[in-house]
Parts: sequence; structure tokens; C-alpha cells
Amino acid sequence: MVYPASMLSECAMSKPQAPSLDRRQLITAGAGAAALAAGARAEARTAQAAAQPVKLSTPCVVSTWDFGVAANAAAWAVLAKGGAALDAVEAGARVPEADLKNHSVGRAGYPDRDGHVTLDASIMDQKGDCGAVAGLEHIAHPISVARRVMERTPHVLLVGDGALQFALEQGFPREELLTPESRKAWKAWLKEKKYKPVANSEVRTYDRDLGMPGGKKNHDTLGMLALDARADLSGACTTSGMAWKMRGRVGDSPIIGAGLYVDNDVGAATSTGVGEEVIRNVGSFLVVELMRQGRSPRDACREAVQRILRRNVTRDPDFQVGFLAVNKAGEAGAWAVQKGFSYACCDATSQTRILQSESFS
Ligand code: SD4
Repeated sequence: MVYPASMLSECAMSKPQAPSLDRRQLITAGAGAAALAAGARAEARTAQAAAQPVKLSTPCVVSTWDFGVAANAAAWAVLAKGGAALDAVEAGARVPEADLKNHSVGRAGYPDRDGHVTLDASIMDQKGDCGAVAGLEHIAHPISVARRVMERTPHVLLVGDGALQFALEQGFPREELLTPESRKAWKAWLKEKKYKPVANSEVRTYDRDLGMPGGKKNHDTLGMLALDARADLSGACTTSGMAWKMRGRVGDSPIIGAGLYVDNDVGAATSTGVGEEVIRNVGSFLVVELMRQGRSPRDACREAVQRILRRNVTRDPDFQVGFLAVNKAGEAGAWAVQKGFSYACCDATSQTRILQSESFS
């Protein structure tokens, strides 16, 4: 992946503190014209999108990827009746978890390199309470187990066998999550045993006739953020993680502050893509803190992606990370490392809107 020179120099120049002027402000102020000369094409796209902020009415719900539309529908059924954001995000996250065509969330998720399907999920409410599970096997709905961790234990995160034991004690059914189709894919992978996350690759595993990233059938980790009629925020994140990962590997999705963060005073954020990159930068917490400093959701996501790129400890030069955020006013925004990241928006006006995230390439 080659990033636009303008973006890289901007990364290098960025001040870690202080809400620096963003591109639009620089343009408005008439300053930095020389700096803007390079990479004009990418910036034109940025400016155009920035001129059209995504403003949703309250209540509303947003989700990562096109398949977030189906998840949003379940969340909307809760929100439209005046239900709580927390109930909405749990209901929404359960949709892809149950979808057998979805190989990166819940049941039928692709396994690790040893053939174990291990699920990660987190949930966070308007009080700042949260729960999560990591490396959970044999339970199709990790998001609901995460909620039980939040509500029925003194802990935030349960992992592996302990998480499974807790889930079984709570009455969740034990089942085989590795479907024949996922097993076949794993067996095919074993021939080469090459671990290389490909940007938006999960998109191509959804259905054999699937189409491109951003297309109708694309999907990935589900990150969902809801604002209910009382203006309370909650979020959920659920995934089977990176396909063919090492046994025991945990990504960003169950790590509060990385894959998900909610601050009811400010807003909420979630992420998708290569979790290692997000964890190193505590990405979702960073997005929320940037919104606290006055950034729009879109600009906060953009800065968080820049932060990841600026660190330059990336193991894979062709990785994808996308952030999605919403603030207390119902403004939504996203940014990704590279194109292909979409998100689904739902409010009283439209329940099926899909938007393409801006990106640096
Ligand atoms: C992870 N962020 O486990 C998740 C997986 C994901 O595209 O989003 N894949 O790192």
C-alpha cells in the first residue's frame, strides 16, 4: 500500500496534543496552501464529503459494513419502541452472530489455524459499565455472554475456558460452531498455512457470488453504536477475529477502549480491521477523546487512523482498519486506512442507508 505523500507528511507534522487545525480549517483560513498542493485529489474527496456531515435524528443506530443494515433493523425494532440503546445493540449484534453465511462473526466464523472457532465480543452502556469475552468457544452469541459478564460478575473480561464455563453456567447452549463450509475453507488454508490478513478479505468469504468490498453482501466484524430516545449511548462489538490466527490470539474487539468505547457525555466509537493496529493505539478511546476535544466523529476517526499510520510499526503494509463514531447529537462519521469500508445508518428517516467511509487511499 502506498499512502499519498500529503497524508504521510501530515502524519509527520501532527502534534500529539492540542486539537490541531484540520484540512478544512486550513483551507478556510487561507493558510497552508503550499502544504495542500500535494495530494490534491485525495483532499478534494475529503472536502466534498466533509461538506455533507451525516446527521441522524434521535434515536439512531450505526453499524460497520453493509451487513450492518440487517443488524440495525433488529436494533431499530428496540429503539423505535422507546427501548434502551443497550438492548438495541445486543439485539443487533446477535443478527450476524446467527448468520451462517457470515464467516467473521459468531456461528460459522472461520477458525484459528488449529481449527478452533474462538469468538470475541464486548458491550458498553451509558453508565460506562462494560463486559467482554475473548477466545470464547462453542457459544454462538458472545455478545450476550459479554452482557452477562457486565451485569452478573464483578469483572469486565472473561477469556477462554473460564468464559465458556461462565456461559454454560448462565444457561447458554453449547454447540459446534465450525460448520462444514468453514471446515472446508480451513482445510484449504492448511495446504499453504500462510497467515496474511488481506484488507477486506472477510468480505470475499461471505457468499461465493459476493462482489466487492462495499458491495451489497460485504461484511466483517460488527461494531454497533446506538443512541436511544433518552439520548443514552451504548455500543457492541462482536467477531470471530482474524481467520487462521494463532491459538489464543485476541484482537481489538473485546478490548474496551480498542474495539469499542462509549462515553455518554461525548459519543461512542468502534473499529474493524486488523486488531493489533487498533490495540496499539487504543483506537476507539482515542476517537472518543478527540470528539471530547471538539472534533466531529469523521475528523476524530480520521485522526485515529493517522495515529496508527504515523506509528509505523505495522507488520503488514497492506492492512485495513476502519473506525466508526457517533456523538451525542446524532452526528456519525467514519474513516479507514484504505477504501472498501462501509457503514450502515438507521434513524426514523431511513433504516437502510449505507455510506462509504472516506479513507487515505
Ligand atoms: C480482530 N478487528 O480480531 C477484528 C477482526 C476484524 O476484519 O475486524 N476483521 O482484529
